Amino acid sequence: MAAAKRSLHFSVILYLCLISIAIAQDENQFIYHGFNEAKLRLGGIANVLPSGLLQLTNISEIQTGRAFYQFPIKFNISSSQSLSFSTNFVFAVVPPEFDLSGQGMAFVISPTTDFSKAVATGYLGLFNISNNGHSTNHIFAVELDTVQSVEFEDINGNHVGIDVNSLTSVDSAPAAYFSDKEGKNESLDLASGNPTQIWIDYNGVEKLLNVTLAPIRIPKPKKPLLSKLIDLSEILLDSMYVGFSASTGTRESEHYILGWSFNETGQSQSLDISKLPSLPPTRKASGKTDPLIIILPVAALVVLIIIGGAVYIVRKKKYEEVSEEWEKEYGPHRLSYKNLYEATKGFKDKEVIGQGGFGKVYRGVLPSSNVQIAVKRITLDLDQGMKQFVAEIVSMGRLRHRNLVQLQGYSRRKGELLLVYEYMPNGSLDKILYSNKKPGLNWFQRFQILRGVASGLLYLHEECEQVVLHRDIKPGNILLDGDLNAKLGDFGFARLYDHGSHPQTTNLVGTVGYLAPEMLKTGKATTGTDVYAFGVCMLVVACGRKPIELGKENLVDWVVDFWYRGDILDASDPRLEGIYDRGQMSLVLKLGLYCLDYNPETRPSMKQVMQYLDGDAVLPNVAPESFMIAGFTTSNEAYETADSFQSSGENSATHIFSAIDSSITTGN
Ligand SMILES: *[C@@H]1O[C@H](CO)[C@@H](O)[C@H](O)[C@H]1NC(C)=O
Ligand SMILES: *[C@@H]1O[C@H](CO)[C@@H](O)[C@H](O)[C@H]1NC(C)=O
Ligand SMILES: *[C@@H]1O[C@H](CO)[C@@H](O)[C@H](O)[C@H]1NC(C)=O
Ligand SMILES: CC(=O)N[C@H]1CO[C@H](CO)[C@@H](O)[C@@H]1O
Repeated sequence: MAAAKRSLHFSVILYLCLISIAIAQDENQFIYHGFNEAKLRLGGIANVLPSGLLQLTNISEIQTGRAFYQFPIKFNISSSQSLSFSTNFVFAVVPPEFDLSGQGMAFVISPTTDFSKAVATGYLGLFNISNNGHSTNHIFAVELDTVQSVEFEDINGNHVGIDVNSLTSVDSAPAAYFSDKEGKNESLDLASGNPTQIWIDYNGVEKLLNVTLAPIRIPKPKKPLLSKLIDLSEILLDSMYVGFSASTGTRESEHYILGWSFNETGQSQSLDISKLPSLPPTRKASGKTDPLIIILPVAALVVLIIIGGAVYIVRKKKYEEVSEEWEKEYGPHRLSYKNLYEATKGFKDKEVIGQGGFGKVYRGVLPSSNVQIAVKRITLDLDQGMKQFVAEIVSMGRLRHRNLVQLQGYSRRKGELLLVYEYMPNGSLDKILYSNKKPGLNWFQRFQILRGVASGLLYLHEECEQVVLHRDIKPGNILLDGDLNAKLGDFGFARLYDHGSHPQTTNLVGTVGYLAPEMLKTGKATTGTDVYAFGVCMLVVACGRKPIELGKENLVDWVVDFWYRGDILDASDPRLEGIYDRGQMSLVLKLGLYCLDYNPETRPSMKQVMQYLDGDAVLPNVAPESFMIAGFTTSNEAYETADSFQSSGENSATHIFSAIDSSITTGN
């Protein structure tokens, strides 16, 4: 009995060996229906399932998976022969929920199979922030992307793209195939969970690359989806590996390859669909009717229980949160992830109202109360810093002031923190201030906004139990409610940078143009550095322009120049058309400059600023000259440093810090 079994095993193995010998006699040509016997180099979480399916990723968050043909392919770039290749494969992207797929996968030709430094999420396990876009990568890929990554200029969340050394595609198209029968394009959902076939053909004489897609039962369409003139001999090297890479982010999919055919010298062999392994059963349990009537109800019941169980698990996973003992004390602030998920319609891109250094801000409506909220979704996996950070942020929720954006609650899942704030219908000050849309802000509104911000900042500095520094005061963090009342957002938030792993960023917090000179030297934030940033805001609001603009004198010098040449009021925003209270305008401009004193000791406190704005104190009489000597104002170092960031104004903080962000996760 045992012997018979063994010999059966033996003959199966022999048979399989014979097949694989027959298949892989030529290293530059192979065909696999299932991958049990395939010669592959697997990386990341990639795995060949017992059925023969090549599973690149499962639904774990923020993972990569890769599989390459074991031997390098000789592309003979240097010989006179022209480089051509042809490949086709069948893939399937199975999301846990139909509207939540991520991130995507790619067919890759690469000089190496070592992608240990590459990042998941939008980077598809191929690149990281520092090598993305470098011609030294020698990487060619065709991406099947199911998430729109704004930073890579993706056209949508369901596209095919041709990538050369970078995730910003040289060409891309929404996933579709040309139906020869109908004579028109039919769109395809990459993440439908159904197997899809793709052909990638390159002819090195014409230098033409074709990418063609079709559902599995449809023969190769006559017209390719993408047809691109491209000289791959300039990109590829002589000896290259071919294979696949896939990644997941905070959204995740299972990525499968069912079969794969490759030929370096001619047309790749067609795959025989009937030989492909089948996908694991999905939640849509296929109801094969059983003729036995007695078994039927039982089977139905079992299926029902399985579906029920699966739905329960999927839902549980979908709404899974992380909660720890220490969070109990913040009890009432804690909101359920499910609630926020529903409030933001599943974090739909359409609901995004802002994007900061750490993640997106979504508009939402709480289903229970119909109250509008803004949800900041921060992706991080700093488990060490997370605890302290969450504690800090949440304790900020105790701070209450008319001119602070109120934190209403938070929620936490693995690698994700969600902060819920009151919704600000008029958005951030910079959007209204720098746009030419009518109606802009009149002087009365601008003055009230500055007064509001000053009042909020005074509260943080002097009226709370302990001094709270804002650290990143700028128009982008000043939010406006429906009545244009100003509210400071993101206070205390900048401390997150302290918990970041980037040494450079520990010191520099804030936004170039709003950074006090001593901040650049010591990296230390004080109430004085907040006052400095508020001073810049006063000038920005009065003049209606950014502190640093390309090809323009910096704002501070510009204001001082007007003053020196005669009338400081000439610096006022031309969009006001001269309609303003001259006393207030002059006060705002001069007080703004006063707050920019090079010496932090000499800057007014927020209490004094408030008194000046309310007319309860009179600004000391200074001549413009005093702002021009002895580095009183413009702190040229600040601008030189700014130049070294190669940035122009407001976005610079995001620019500096996006490095942390992307290297951790996102790209969603
Ligand atoms: C990015 O990847 C390259 C190539 O693998 C590696 O040399 C580099 O150190 C990586 N950079 C980061 C920031 O991980
Ligand atoms: C089909 O789609 C391709 C790629 O997007 C496009 O170039 C072509 O014009 C479309 N053809 C038709 C008939 O719409
Ligand atoms: C690419 O597609 C074009 C247009 O259908 C066709 O003329 C050409 O022969 C194709 N090239 C390859 C390499 O398949
Ligand atoms: C200047 C501006 O955009 N004002 C808007 C603020 O919000 C209210 C209510 O949503 C609008 O009516 C204003 O036009």
